[in-house]
Amino acid sequence: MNKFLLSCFIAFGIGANAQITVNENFEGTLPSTWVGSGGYTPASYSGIYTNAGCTGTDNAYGVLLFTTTAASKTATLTYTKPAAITANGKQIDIKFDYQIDDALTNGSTGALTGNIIIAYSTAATGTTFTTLSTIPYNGATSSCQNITATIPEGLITGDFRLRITATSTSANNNNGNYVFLDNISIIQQVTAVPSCTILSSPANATTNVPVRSTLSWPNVANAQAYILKIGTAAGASDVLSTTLTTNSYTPTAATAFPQNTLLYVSVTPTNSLGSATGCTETTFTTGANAFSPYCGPLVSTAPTQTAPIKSVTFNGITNTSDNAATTIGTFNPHESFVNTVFAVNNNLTTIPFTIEGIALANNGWASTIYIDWNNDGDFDDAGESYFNTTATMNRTTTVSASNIATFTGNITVPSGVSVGQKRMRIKYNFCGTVIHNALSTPCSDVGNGQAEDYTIDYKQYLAVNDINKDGISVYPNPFTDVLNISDVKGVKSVSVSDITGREVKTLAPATELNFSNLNAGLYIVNLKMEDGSVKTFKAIKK
Ligand SMILES: [Ca+2]
Ligand SMILES: [Ca+2]
Ligand SMILES: [Ca+2]
Ligand SMILES: [Ca+2]
Repeated sequence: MNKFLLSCFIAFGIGANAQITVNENFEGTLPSTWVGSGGYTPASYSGIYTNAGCTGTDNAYGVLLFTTTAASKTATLTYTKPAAITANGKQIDIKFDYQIDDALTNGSTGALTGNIIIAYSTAATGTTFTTLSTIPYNGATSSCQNITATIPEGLITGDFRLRITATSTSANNNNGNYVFLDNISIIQQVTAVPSCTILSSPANATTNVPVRSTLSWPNVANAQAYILKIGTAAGASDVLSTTLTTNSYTPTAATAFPQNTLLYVSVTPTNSLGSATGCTETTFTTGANAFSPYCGPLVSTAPTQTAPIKSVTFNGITNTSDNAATTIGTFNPHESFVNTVFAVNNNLTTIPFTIEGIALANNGWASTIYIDWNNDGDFDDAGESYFNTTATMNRTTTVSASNIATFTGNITVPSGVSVGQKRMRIKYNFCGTVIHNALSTPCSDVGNGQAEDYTIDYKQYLAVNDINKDGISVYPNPFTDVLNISDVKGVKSVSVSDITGREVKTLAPATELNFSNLNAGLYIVNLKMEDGSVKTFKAIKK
């Protein structure tokens, strides 16, 4: 289990409201409305865990239950209703996911048994709770289990706390288990259709808005969710149409707003009784995105603990960056070096590379490479990802005395790649024995690492003798129908052979030679000179 805890800026939960509406998926630090306690000490064994959630590679609240003492085998997570939220007395529906993991991978020596207990209190403090439900568990769960419970109407009219208790009743004290909680919702039923709200940030008509800016708006009474629509024309939703249980939205690298675009935004509060009508649209205009059309810019989930890439050497060409860095700190998490061009001839089937990054000892570090070989604006096609799975990862725990981790290797060029410029993305990050989410996809944000984008110029290979020493050349190469000769002075005749040496065409000298009747392929062009010599060129017809 990855113990590298990440910080995050995203706030969850709906604020001032006429009913309790909580949706918590633990994709950040633990909100102040939630307090965990108990479990195995030290306290670092309870809190937000990465890669432990119930919906893919997300986060969960987790706790380790372990050792002989009863206190170490019981833990609670308690939600306390803020004073700004007014309970309306209606029924409360509770839902959450849980997962049990074997902490010591020794499940064969004793069962993981215990209970998950849901209870509520109508007091803001104290120890008086009413138990709603006790759910026993027995053994690790292979997937997340869903729990629902209901507090009937008429009970929650003032203060409110919800407590989830996890206990371990395993008789085998050598056995420890993790209990993970995720996707907790506490939804009080509503009394009326909500009224409108409006985007408050960015303010109406703001320009040069970064493409991954957070949009936010005031909560309104009775809202249980908000329908957010973003379009490139008034009333349109061609950029985004989604329903959110939060009063903010932040795009990911893959869903960044289009750059340099005027956008129209509406936010419509909704609940189980209906939606607000006629909510006012606002606008903002985005700034440039150095990574467009590719996903990005990537941000860091640990911006003050970034380990930068110091150099990338690709096919023998080196780009150095963050050269003064000697340890982790605050660095640009995603650097654009798309004007740095690594030339690669297309006769190469493997390309050598070296990546150096700042690292801390006693941790694992890994790097990945993504290349858009088919030039379609993404890195998700076959053969475009390198080292981005646990089975294939390029990982090291070796850190030099100057805090540098070094990765070397070769990447294989997929077959059928056409010549031309290609985008390349290098990612580098802290990495345990399982590939880190920051590295497993080209668009995932980094955490304790950095990404750099480059351009590869994948060039037609020309042998040295294809450019004659006295300066005569044939171009373009490859050609479509017409091949040009740079200088025909002194040329007596032109003949063309295929790669078997068979002559397929003879022509009079001319600066433009029309080969439209030849099939695609490699040809040898022989210029017979008036002095009796022969100059030979290879040319490829497309
Ligand atoms: Ca989660
Ligand atoms: Ca760098
Ligand atoms: Ca692609
Ligand atoms: Ca694609």
